[in-house]
Amino acid sequence: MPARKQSSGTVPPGPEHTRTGLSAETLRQAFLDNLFYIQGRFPEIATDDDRYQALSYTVRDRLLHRWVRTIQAYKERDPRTVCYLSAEYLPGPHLANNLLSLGIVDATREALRGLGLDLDAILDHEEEPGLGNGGLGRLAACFMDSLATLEIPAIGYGIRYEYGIFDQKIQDGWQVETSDTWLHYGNPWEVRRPGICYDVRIGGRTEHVTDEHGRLRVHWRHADLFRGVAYDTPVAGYGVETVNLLRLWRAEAAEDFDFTVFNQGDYVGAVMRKVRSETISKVLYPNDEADSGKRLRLLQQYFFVSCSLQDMLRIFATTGRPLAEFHAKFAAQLNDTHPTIAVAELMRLLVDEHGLDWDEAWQATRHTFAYTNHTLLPEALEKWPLPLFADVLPRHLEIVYEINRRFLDDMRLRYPDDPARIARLSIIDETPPKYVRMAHLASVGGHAINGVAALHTRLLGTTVLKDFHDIWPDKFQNKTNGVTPRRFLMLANPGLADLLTEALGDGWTRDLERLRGLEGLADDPAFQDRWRQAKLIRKAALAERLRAGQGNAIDPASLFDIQAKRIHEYKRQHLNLLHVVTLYNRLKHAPDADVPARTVLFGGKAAPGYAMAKLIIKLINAVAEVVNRDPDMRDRLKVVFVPDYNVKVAQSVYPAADLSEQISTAGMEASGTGNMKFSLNGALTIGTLDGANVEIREAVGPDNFFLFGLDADEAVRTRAAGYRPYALYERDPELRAAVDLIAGGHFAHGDAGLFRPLVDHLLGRDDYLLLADYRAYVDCQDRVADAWRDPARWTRMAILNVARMGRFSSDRAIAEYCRDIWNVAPARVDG
Ligand code: RUG
Repeated sequence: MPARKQSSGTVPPGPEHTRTGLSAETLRQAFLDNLFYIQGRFPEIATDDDRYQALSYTVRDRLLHRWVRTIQAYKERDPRTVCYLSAEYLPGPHLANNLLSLGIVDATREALRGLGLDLDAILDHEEEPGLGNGGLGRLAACFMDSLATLEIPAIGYGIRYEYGIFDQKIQDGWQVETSDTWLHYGNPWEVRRPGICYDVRIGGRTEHVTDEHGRLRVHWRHADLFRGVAYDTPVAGYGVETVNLLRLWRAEAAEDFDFTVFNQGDYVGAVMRKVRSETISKVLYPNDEADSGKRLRLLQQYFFVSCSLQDMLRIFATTGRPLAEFHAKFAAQLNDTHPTIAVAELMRLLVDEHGLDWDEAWQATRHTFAYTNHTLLPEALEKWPLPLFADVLPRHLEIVYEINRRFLDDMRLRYPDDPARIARLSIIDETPPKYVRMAHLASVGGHAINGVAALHTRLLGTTVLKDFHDIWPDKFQNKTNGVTPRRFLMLANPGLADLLTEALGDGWTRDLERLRGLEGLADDPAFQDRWRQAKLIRKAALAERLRAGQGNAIDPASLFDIQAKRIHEYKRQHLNLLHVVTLYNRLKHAPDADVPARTVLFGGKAAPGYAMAKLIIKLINAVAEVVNRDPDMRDRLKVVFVPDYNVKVAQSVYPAADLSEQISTAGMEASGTGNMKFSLNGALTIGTLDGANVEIREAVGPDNFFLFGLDADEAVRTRAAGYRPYALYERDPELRAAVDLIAGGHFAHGDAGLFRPLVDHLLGRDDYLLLADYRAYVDCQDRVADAWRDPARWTRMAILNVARMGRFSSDRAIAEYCRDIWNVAPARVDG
């Protein structure tokens, strides 16, 4: 790790600098002080949590110092600022990452050792903020890391959910959800800002009046009022002084207590308003859910967007610039359609509240926003039923209508004889009860639209947003996702990180392209040995974790074949299972077959209301139960489900993988980022030509990637040609044997009904083309086994994978957003 110089600047007085010093001795002293003065404990009686809190406050003090200086620098220089609007963030545990950013991992370890304490045990105690569902929220967190590291002025805006993504337990093989109480012990990383709060109105009706200057004014007579209070979390750049801001909003009642109601004797009613208000930021919505609770979700989106825009306007007011220049100060990114109501809200704020005329306001709005699309799945493209929208946001509906009217008038000039196209382009879907199409609002209301991988962007422009691509081809851009090498290599895999630094110097940590220097070492036997050693250590660590947690005994020498991501039919965990059952059948029929030992690991959560995904989890565990205790397997096949997959667990999973399963139906996974994290940690990929797999394969070279299956165009053609999965089942004996074993109840204690819905779907419709890809997948897995038998060949491929992953750093992705969409430049904060 590079040595870090102690910060100068606005250091508070005092010889010890207990709040800023970075030496082991000052850290030790500060830790003890915090244990005493914040936790009210002395070392002998301190609990794990006391120690975690005391250390976190010690680190936070050091961050605050840089944080304040960053704000000062931004205030002085007034740079264009990125505002990342995202309903989800999955930052992962903060403590270790902040130690890394400050360059004080070793000093802290030493300080604690002096007190007889183990840093890793303290780190393990942290409860991570699960404020996201998966890839989209984690991408937002990687982007925040890269923005700070690249010294870009940025604010991440979102929601401070009191309950994040549910905790997953496995009972009798089934997923059971329990609530995530991440705030139970308090959150040392956030600073509540009671002074930064905004009123958010909803419901009611509008009145259109003419003022004394003859101008038409709109008054929104709202029905309800909430307040959003800011909670700030510092986001430190790595190896720089910049500390940016993640500002999350908590909903509170505008007044704590309704005294009118109270005085009438209705004590419960008096607090109801408070309870109702706080509901807005109470819980994160699990994705892949049906329409339940739509109203609350719309409220959540509007709530955080309104607070964020009001906050941006407050900051803007301090610059003294005219409001029509708002877009010169801020570049706001809409992370999916979730924050898209921002387009109408900014128009409302500028026109209704600040008196700009429509054209000026529209000019500012359009130049402020840009939209990232993360999915082509129709069920995930948000559209709000018009009656609901009108009820919650009556003024915004008028604004959306006006935006749409002007837009469609232009389009009619362009396409005078094409009413069908006009209907397709409209922001309003006229199918009863009518809907507001949020992706259309985002496309019209922003100056750029981007997909998250090259294939995804192409498909976006040729399918879901084709009509928009026809009118504004230049608005479309690709920005392939990336991941932060700090968390997902330096923190997750310190052994490999040290080996890389020894071989290449430490420049790769901020310039991942430098990993290319490894290419020359790919065939070096001594380097290969060390590479395998580093991998084995992480595999043994994961094995130990699983043994201690669930009593699973797995062999670190076996091939670790891992699929870890949300459970979804399009991600095809059940295709992986069909392969597992095929291997099982082969070993049953030829118990002496020479197959390399394989441990197939799964991890991931299913949306609570997604029955098929939950059945897939049950099937994984059911197969595991049978396979793992069958003596014929002789430890050559093991199946393990890793429960409660989250960022912390992910950090122990990626480094342990030999094989990364990226097997979604081509055309369905927008990008994927797990695929990048596995490969960056030296796993080889078995995958389809889907999402960013396409670019990963191009980068690492086709010889270093196990490709199988239909591509996106072939998948479309297969469906169009009248796909009949049953015919494939009949034709392929191994496939039939695998399906029959599942259907017959072999993995369900003889209950042939349990997995029937899954089997029926595969044989009847098979929307995700598992059977079409089965043979190619199984044959490809045979090629994987062959490669694994040759350690020198496998290790060479793994080294080349890592060497060529530089492009998939989130630093590269953010640099592209800065250059092509946001037009922002770094603003260095001096030490
Ligand atoms: O499913 C996509 C992933 O393919 C992608 O890598 C990730 C980040 O871009 O976003 C995921 N996603 C899409 N999460 N939610 C959605 C739809 O709202």
